[in-house]
Amino acid sequence: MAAPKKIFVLGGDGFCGWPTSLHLSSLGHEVIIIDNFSRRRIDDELGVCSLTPIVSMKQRIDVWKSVSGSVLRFHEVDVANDYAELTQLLSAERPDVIVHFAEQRAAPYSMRGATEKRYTVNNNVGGTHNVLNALVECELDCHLVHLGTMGVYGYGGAGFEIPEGYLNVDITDRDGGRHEWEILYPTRPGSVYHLTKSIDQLLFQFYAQNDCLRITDLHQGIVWGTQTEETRRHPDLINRFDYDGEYGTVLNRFLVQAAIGHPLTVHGTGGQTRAFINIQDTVRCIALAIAHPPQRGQRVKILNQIAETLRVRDLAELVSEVTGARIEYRPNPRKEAAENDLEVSNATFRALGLDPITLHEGLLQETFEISSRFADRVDPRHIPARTAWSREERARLEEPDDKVVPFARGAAPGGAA
Ligand code: USQ
Repeated sequence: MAAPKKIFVLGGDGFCGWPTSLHLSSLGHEVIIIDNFSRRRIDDELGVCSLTPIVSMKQRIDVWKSVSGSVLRFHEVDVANDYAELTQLLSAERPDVIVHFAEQRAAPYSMRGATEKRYTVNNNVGGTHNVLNALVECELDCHLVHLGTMGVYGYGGAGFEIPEGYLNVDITDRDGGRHEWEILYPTRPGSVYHLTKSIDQLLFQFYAQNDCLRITDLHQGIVWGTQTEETRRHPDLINRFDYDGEYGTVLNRFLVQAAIGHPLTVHGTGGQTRAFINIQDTVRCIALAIAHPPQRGQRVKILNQIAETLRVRDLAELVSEVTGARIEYRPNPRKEAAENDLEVSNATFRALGLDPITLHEGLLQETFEISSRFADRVDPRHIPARTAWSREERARLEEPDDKVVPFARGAAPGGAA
């Protein structure tokens, strides 16, 4: 391994942040977790809890020390609001790397209402700007690795393979002269949450240009699975697992639904194609990104962090085959293309040696096994997705059930299956 680094993990108590902290620690890095426990607080606010029982940060850290011998340090700081504490910590510790997960990450939560929309924008954009500004103020040449999202590209169906963050365009001026430009791939966010990650991109572009900050932005797909090599080492190290209509991501939701005998809730025709990655590969990618930083003065390094692309209805079919669950096509609460194609380059991570886990490998079974083991912790009232993107979708959701056409397994609306 390359020389160990001192790494801040912002948002290190969350679904991606916790297993990443453990993985980086297991690689010999000195890891300092910064978190404000907002994810646990939002669980309380929504009256829901992680499918897997997660213990306190103190206990997590104590258990990690007992199984690995490595020390994780922790500071409770809200990066969006505690700017003075953030700069103080940065000046005192002078980390080599900051991994930034400290953002509100659920699209449905970000669309619930005015309070959640404003919170998501203020927290995510304010937090990211605080981190960038603090790096400049503390004169730190630290590599910032940010977890972005595939959703910044939009899901309109580009018609070509989506490149890694940048697009070469050829503009013809009024005299017929040709100008070649490299621009940030135009964003088409589909929720307030995705909008904040799009704004983050501009913040990064500006600070890389103006202050020569070294920044990597990882455009990650939908994560599935819950355990990693490190979280498997002790029951108290288990990662969180969201299944509810706000925070649960589609495949993990389907597996929990199958485990409790609930039909698989496919939105619309299920023709939405999305990019997926297993949580084990998330942590590997972060380590690879840390090992390959951009140089000072270089543009922001943007990498697509995905393993494969799949259609939601094909996912449902797969889960149905493995578990016997019934599929139910429900009115889509989101404003999104009913059907889209998606081709994405993940050339950089592949070239760095990533051989990603795909859905057809055994881990689907492991995730289903965890869903079944903790099935009695599921509150079925939290399964339906209730947040509508706009009035139109809300009206559709509120239609009485007898107006919702039931579709048998495999027969998607419009015969799209
Ligand atoms: N969907 C269903 N049924 C469900 C839940 C979702 O059909 O019960 C559909 C949605 O309508 C959508 C797709 O599945 O078309 C994906 O939904 P999701 O909730 O799994 O993912 P999303 O809201 O896009 O957000 C998640 C993470 C976010 C991350 C993003 C990556 O919460 O943090 O950035 O995945 S991506 O989608 O590639 O932008």
